[in-house]
Amino acid sequence: MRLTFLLTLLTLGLVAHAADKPLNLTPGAAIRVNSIGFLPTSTKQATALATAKTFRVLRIDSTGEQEVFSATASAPLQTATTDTRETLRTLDFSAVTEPGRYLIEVPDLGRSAPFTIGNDLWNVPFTTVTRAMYLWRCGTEVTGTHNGVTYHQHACHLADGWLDHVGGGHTRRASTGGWHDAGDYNKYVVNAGVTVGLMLKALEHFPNRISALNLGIPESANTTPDLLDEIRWELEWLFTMQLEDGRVYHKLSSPDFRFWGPAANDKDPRYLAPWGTNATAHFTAMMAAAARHFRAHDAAFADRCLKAAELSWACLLKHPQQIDPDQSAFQTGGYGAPDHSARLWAAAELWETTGDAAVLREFEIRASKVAFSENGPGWGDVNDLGLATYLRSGHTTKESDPRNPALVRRLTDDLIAHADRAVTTAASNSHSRPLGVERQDWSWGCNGNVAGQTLQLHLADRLHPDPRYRETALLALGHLFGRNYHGRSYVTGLGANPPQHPHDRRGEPAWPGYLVGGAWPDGRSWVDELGSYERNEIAINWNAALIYALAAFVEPAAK
Ligand code: 9MR
Ligand code: 9MR
Ligand code: ZN
Repeated sequence: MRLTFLLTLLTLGLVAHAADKPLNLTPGAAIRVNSIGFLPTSTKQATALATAKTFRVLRIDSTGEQEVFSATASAPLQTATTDTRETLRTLDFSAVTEPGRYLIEVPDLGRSAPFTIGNDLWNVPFTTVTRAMYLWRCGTEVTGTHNGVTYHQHACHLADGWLDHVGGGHTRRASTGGWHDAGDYNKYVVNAGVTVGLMLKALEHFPNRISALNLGIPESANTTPDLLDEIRWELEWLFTMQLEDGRVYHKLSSPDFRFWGPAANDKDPRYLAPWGTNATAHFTAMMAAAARHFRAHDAAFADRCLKAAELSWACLLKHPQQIDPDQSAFQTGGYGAPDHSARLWAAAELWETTGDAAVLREFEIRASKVAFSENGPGWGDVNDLGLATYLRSGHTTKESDPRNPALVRRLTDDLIAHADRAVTTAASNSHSRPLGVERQDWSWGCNGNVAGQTLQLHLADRLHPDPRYRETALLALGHLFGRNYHGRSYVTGLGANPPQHPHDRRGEPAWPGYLVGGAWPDGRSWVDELGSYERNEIAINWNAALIYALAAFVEPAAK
């Protein structure tokens, strides 16, 4: 009796105490800021816990610290239960424009991570994230140094791959090269699609910013843009995945995810998986687009790409119904998806490269049934890549345009609606995350979506220029580099307190320049743990999205 009474009192006390407290029982970081920083003229904001009433901005230089700005925080704002479930305030310091190194201080809450104001602050992130693709190369020795640490891998997977599961008996087909997919070392054609697609789009949309950059890869001395050379490493592998009649093998993989350790120690046999129409369509799209990009640098290689694309396109026409590979011999990544969007993208790129009217018709029939995606391009939905190519086609002049004008109008309106929604979503989200809080926005790999969604913003900016589109694309980067619940950079080796334990078979210290998948099912759920492959893995498709997002803000190298 007495014990029950005591327990009741205790419980009541706890309840009363809890009611006084803010909603979040385990608050995230106190002050959250884009830890790379800000362009001098852009809007500058950070996010802080509700107890922040005022704040100061301090400039840090060799002479010490100096207050350059102080202000009151915004009114408190409650974030959604599907987001981070907190009450937060916004700190606006857009008035600070002088290039330099800064931090924010809030009475009682402490200090933010340091950040930079400057014009070329996105260059190092861009080169690091792009060089990370080189560090993913399979079948060759790779090495690189970042922040004084040297990373090294011996040539791996030189026996790729066995034909047992594709009717070849226990014999091999030479299929070395390409990039490892992720924290696992397998190679999947479907995921190569959106990866190569976004990297080529970076060159297409921002050629003057990135073409002349030295990425420090083995091919840097030649005259081809380094990013194209990096893509070529993957294309050379992809050629080996194509059969003589244009069909394309779905993947090259070990039977399961068992192996852990350096890639060169992985002696598990790796097998080709049967062909499928989705892989074939992705292959066609990549090769057709690559043919255009390589034309000016290596005509023979461009011809090879185009021939391969046309062969696989013919194969797709011969197989109008989707054919999925039998993957029963594998427990690794399935990358199964409807092939509609990959066929659409393939048609767009092949038409853009050849001008073939029949291919344009095929594209327009497919495009009439789709809209821009909710989450930006992804491995299972590459419509945005195809629509982007179509809407910015080089085949149109003032006098003649072979495209269906009603379709062009509808798709343009749809794109603008999507971009405008990203703008308003960012404006109403406490961390200025454009992916928003209502839609399917905290999911496996959502950090890649945040980066990839900027494609719609930059495309919209080209068709209907509006400074808010580039501003919102910057906000996406700001979220990934620290203005988030954790107050941490989600990219290894870059920004404040970056991931140390990514799900990466190469181990630690964490290899630099990789975007981790991110929080889900809500904005608080990310963990920096090796075992958390659903939240803390790295993957080529997410890195490619970040390469695209960063390319937009690279300061071109002086000629
Ligand atoms: O390590 C694997 C990772 O690369 C994949 O993305 C992930 C999802 O397919 O699977 C991981 O492997 C896990 C497996 O699926 C279940 N057992 C634990 C494995 C991680 O060690
Ligand atoms: O990125 C993929 C994600 O969309 C899926 O939900 C998830 C489970 O199927 O698989 C992810 O892709 C993984 C792939 O299957 C194997 N390599 C690592 C990829 C990233 O985790
Ligand atoms: Zn390898």
